Amino acid sequence: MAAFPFEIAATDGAARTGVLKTTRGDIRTPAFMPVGTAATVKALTVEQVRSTGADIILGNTYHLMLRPTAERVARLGGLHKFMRWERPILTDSGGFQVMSLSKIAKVTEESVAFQSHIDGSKHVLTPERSIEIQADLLGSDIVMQLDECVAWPAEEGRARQAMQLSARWGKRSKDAFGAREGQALFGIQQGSTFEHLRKESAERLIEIGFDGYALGGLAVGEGHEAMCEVLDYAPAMLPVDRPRYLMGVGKPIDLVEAVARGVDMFDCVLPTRSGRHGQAWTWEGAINLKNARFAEDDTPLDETSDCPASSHYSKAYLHHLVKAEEILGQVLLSWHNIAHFQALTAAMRGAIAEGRFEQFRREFKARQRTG
Ligand code: PRF
Repeated sequence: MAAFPFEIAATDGAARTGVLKTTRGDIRTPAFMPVGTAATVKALTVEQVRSTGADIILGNTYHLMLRPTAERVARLGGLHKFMRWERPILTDSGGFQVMSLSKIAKVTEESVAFQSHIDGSKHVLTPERSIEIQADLLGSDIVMQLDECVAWPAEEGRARQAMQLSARWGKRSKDAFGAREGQALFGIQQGSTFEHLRKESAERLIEIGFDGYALGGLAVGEGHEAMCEVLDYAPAMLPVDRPRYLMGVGKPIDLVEAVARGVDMFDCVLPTRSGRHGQAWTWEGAINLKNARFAEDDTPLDETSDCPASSHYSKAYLHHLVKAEEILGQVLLSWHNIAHFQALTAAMRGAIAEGRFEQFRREFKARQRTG
């Protein structure tokens, strides 16, 4: 029995919409998870995050184990209580962040050893320690296995090695996780852009048996077209009755194309990070509020949105805040962008439920002028 029921309400082609029912609340899919790396979705209060319709946020083992430490979060009652987010939290396992952020990382069969990007201190993550941090100390609802993600392009031998190590770490993660009530464990498919490696990865994960399955190792430099080619076959290798999660993706167009191919969940720093840099994502594409053409544009970013950041403030005002480097500019653009990504997943859920996803996809692409 899987930890959480996943009820698929409707399908349209390969696209699906449904609900993942966790003890801390329902996650409507397709779902976008705002990234709350350091126990905060940057620049936003949890009330603002929830106001956008987000059902779940993501937290990071790597950052929290270094600061304020997983033990301290545990002593303070767990990550939900610490950051005042009572709904579901998915935590990433740490391996990917070690590779992208730490100064030096050494991967062996046993573990990944690394030096903190904050103070250079030495740390070790094993599959078992990652589970302990996520499940026992942070109190995550959806726990990710430790994996190894290779950069792109990767030689086949290197991609196979990382995929097979990830599969062995998947087994160790499952053994350490055991059988728990109210918490789920997801496996992570690797294999770079090699179809037969993706297949071997999927088979090994299914043999172990997880509550959900992630597609890792994508959006690592291969580009939109190459990612779509992998998504043409990889999601279908994973169990049809469990959630499929595409890690670290992406732009709105990536989400639409991945949902068309059977993906249910996403996370990405893009809406918050680009918001802090003056960028807004809209139904017409991405715009940069620094641009002088917005200096006297009295229209809001999205007058149809319920989000105050999207509908109550003019582009001229946002342009001014960004130019003046006012902190409110970062807050409002992060809030708007998260609201836009939630509106996008809500629109996809509605289109799939009504059997008009292909029409939605066509119209979405026609409307986007950029990005
Ligand atoms: N593995 C893990 N986290 C991730 C990735 C991965 O491959 C990616 C790849 N886009 C983002 N985050 N554990």
